Amino acid sequence: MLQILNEEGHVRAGAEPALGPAELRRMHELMVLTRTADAKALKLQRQGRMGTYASSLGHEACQIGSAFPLRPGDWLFPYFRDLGTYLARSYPLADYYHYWMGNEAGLRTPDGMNLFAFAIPVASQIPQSVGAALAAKLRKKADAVLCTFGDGATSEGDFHEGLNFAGVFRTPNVFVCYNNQWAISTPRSKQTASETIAEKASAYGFPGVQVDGNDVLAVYSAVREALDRAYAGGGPTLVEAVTYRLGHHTTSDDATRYRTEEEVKAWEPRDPLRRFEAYLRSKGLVDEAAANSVREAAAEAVEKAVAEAESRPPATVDDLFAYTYKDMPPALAEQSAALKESLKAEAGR
Ligand SMILES: Cc1ncc(C[n+]2csc(CCOP(=O)(O)OP(=O)(O)O)c2C)c(N)n1
Ligand SMILES: [Mg+2]
Repeated sequence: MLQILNEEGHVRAGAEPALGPAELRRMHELMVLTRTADAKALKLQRQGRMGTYASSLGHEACQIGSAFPLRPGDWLFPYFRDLGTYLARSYPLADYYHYWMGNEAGLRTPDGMNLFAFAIPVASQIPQSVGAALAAKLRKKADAVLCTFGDGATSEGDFHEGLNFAGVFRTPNVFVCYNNQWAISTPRSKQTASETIAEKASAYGFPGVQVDGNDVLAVYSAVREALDRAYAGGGPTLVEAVTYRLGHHTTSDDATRYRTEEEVKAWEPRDPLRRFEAYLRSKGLVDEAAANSVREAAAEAVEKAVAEAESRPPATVDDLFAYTYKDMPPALAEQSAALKESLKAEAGR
């Protein structure tokens, strides 16, 4: 398993990626913003101001390490646990919140941002990302496609079909599996009999690498190398980022029913944010005052995003139907008309 920073944040000699002070500080800001925005979302849900929410707590290194090395032309196919990935691509936090507040408009990606709306159906984004990568290849564009998913996704047919196709057609895909040890209540031990998830890549004829998913530099380095291979026509890579889901699956889940407190406690010292901060301090890039102002700026940005998301008008009935197809098929138009009729009748009663 590739590790660059150990649990104390000490760097392995000679293993540091080529990142300058400004880039390292930016990574830190993104990790802090992700942690802060995530904690706020959980509070909003408890206050009835947000719907069911999937927390990214503990996944900050996976998310920022994966998205940080992307170029603007690259595509991203994320899943529902990808807050930091979105933020690293400069997606507006107010939009992200707006979606989880129950309005699909929040996932309508701004024009020019090569980002697919995140997938809720587990693994469905994988074959889609392979299609996008094949399109880039056919158009002779040197763009790569990053696709993220959980350990549970690796048991879906879509995973095997997607990776098989990517291997055969040598598409410029980078697959990153956030192996957080759980798929709701299914533990990693029951997910697959393979020793690692990374080794599954060899069955499809391309490289797989396992990295410490709580070490942002390790994730960054592995994804950077995989992207460079993709740009150069070298085909796909599977990166397994070993991490842990510190929170419940979603706000609708109670993880105490299927896992022990000791297990969760054992992962807490491996916190990706604390580890990266220790590294930045040892390099003299962040001190207490700087860390405080990063946290304050994040808290401010989060409050602003909440206010913006909450000030938007609620979704209309038309919004429910308007955005799946470019031209609405007749059956959908009929359903839309019928729903509006029945709402009118209800209102008149
Ligand atoms: C096709 C499909 N089957 C089942 C579900 C219900 N479901 C939602 S999340 C999830 C587990 C996902 O686990 P994993 O891929 O490890 O991602 P994680 O939630 O751990 O980040 C399941 C089974 C779904 N959304 N889609
Ligand atoms: Mg999982």
